[in-house]
Amino acid sequence: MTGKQALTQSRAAQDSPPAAGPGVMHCAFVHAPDPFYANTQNYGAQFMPVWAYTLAAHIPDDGHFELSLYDARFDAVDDIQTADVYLFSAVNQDYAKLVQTREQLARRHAGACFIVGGPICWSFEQAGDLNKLADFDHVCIGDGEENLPEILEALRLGKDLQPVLRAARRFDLALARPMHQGLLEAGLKRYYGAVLEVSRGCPFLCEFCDVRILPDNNRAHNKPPELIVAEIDQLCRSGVGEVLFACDNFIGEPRWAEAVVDALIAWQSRSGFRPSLYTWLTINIHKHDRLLQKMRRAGFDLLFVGIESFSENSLLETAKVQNAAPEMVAAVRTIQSYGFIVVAGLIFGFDSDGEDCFDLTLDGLREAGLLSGDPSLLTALPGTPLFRRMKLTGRLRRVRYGLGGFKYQTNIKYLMPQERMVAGYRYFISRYNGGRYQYQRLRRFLELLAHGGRFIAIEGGGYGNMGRLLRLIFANRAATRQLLQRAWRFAAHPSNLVFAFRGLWLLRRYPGLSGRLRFYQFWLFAWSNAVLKYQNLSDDDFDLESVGPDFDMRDLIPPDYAETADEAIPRHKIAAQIRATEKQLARLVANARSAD
Ligand code: B12
Ligand code: SF4
Repeated sequence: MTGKQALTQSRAAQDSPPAAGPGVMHCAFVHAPDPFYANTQNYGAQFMPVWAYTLAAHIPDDGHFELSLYDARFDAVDDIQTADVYLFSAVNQDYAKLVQTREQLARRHAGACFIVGGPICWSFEQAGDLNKLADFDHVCIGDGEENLPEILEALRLGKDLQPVLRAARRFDLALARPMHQGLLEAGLKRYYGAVLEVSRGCPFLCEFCDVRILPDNNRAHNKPPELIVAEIDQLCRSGVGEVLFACDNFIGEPRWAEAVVDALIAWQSRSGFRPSLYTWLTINIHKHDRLLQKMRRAGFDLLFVGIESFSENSLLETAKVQNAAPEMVAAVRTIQSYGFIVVAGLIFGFDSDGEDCFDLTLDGLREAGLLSGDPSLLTALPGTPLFRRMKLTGRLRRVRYGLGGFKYQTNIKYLMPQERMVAGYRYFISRYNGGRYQYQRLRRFLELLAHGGRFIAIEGGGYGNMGRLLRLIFANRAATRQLLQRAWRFAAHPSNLVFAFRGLWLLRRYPGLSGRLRFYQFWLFAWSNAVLKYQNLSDDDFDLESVGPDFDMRDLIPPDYAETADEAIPRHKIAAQIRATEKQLARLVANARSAD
């Protein structure tokens, strides 16, 4: 079977012929993410299109639909076969590629129907930009498990459909089905491990986050643990060793999280499989000692935690109260002491960020012994309270979706002057990339594991499997070129080599620490990623703007900030976030007044 044929799974061919009536409809899923991101930001690893496998599993298996999947990161668009319906999905930054791929296909398959769904649709609607997707015949907003089968059936029967189609409600994940096996297995080897969705939603209220504003998403929606185990079992039988548990917050409901982990441990002892797991969760996990222990035993290795800032004021401003406790560094250290590598999400650009935010972050990362942590700049996602606040105070910038050719571009005007923001960021990077600084982080991490008294070794190979990553890199010319570039840029500073060697030498001090070489590899990988990405950073890489010198600080808090909040979450929760944000911003206003 050729690769192309392998990716086409004809249900019609597997099953009995369709009943009398309209013929078989060929539906092609087309995954076309932003190539800049795909080629440069994943360092050779590509992640699978979960949306397509998820939705395909809900399309009736009645012989009326023939399914295929194309991934523009691997398949040439010209090779995409004729279909009746082309189904797309995207995140905002994929916009240009999405539109371009649709146009290419529409030129060749004029009579076909083009449908798009996914986060971009919800987000563009929030921004009032849905017209940008007007070339698609149908735009689907919300979860597609219930919607898509109805849409396809209506199209098959020749019924008329509205251009914009909204899901009536959030899909009940208790009714989730395993991802479509045929499509999944045909393409699995192209991707780094597997991505398995386990839950949706998060109960927290961060001002900048669009997870909380999706309808009915400010609480956890969880897949049944037994389904998760069944899916992971299938993935392991297909040769997968690394699984990314996709969710907004794995401990949105800690009792469910523990039930999942218990089920995984029981399954592992039955099956003998030992996959390594990566997931997203909030820092309050540090209070759950038993869960942390069990998660290590179940193979959790990397945990992404939105640290966001080491400035307490900035955390209060964004109402990330779970992080704002004074012992944030201690909380991260507690989590890591079990052996987890915490991948830290970091943000610069909060109104409360003073010029010391760059040093605070460098100190915080080092004190906490964090091995990774890639900062980004605050952006207002459409629909979020931050977006509303920026709009109400005239601080929104009109920028294109995507990065517009810049490494950094944001859609809000910062309080910190633009040139100081850029200079501060570049200063951060130059210190961050330094060998001595990186070495200190590794040393603190290893000390913590060796002497923290909580370390639990995992039995799998670790989520960051270098062998597997290298195989994917060498199968891809752009990724191979990037690897060579990485080595070149890293070695261009001999002190990097010296500290890389000192890091290796350091391992001798921890002979009993299981997985120490893996930790070293991860550290080197994360450090060299930063070198690759930022070594040649210049002012031209930034498209940022700040408020002018005549900005009146009293305008920081729009008078109608509270009354224009219209999220469908309990009023007291909205009020709690607004209180936290306004209180902190009022402090900034008072400080500015006393400085005048
Ligand atoms: C796992 C994940 C990643 C992983 C892997 C991605 C992958 N390809 O598997 C990694 C770490 C690589 C990643 C990277 C990024 N991610 Co991400 N990621 C996620 C996460 C947590 C899960 C995605 C997922 O697989 N969900 C499960 C599937 C089933 O859900 P879904 O895709 O939304 O599909 C459902 C509906 O949207 C709808 N639907 C989707 N497509 C279609 C199509 C049709 C026709 C229909 C009818 C319905 C439909 O039905 C589906 C089933 O209900 C989501 C948050 C979340 N909880 O979803 C963020 C999320 C998708 N990521 C996001 C972002 C911003 C990014 C990055 C840009 C981050 C960065 N700054 O670098 C990059 C870009 C990635 C890229 N271009 O591929 C945002 C996108 C926001 C937006 N509107 O643009 C999200 C929504 C998080 C958030 N709320 O901010 N991400
Ligand atoms: S904790 Fe994370 S997912 Fe939850 S609201 Fe805050 S940023 Fe969003």
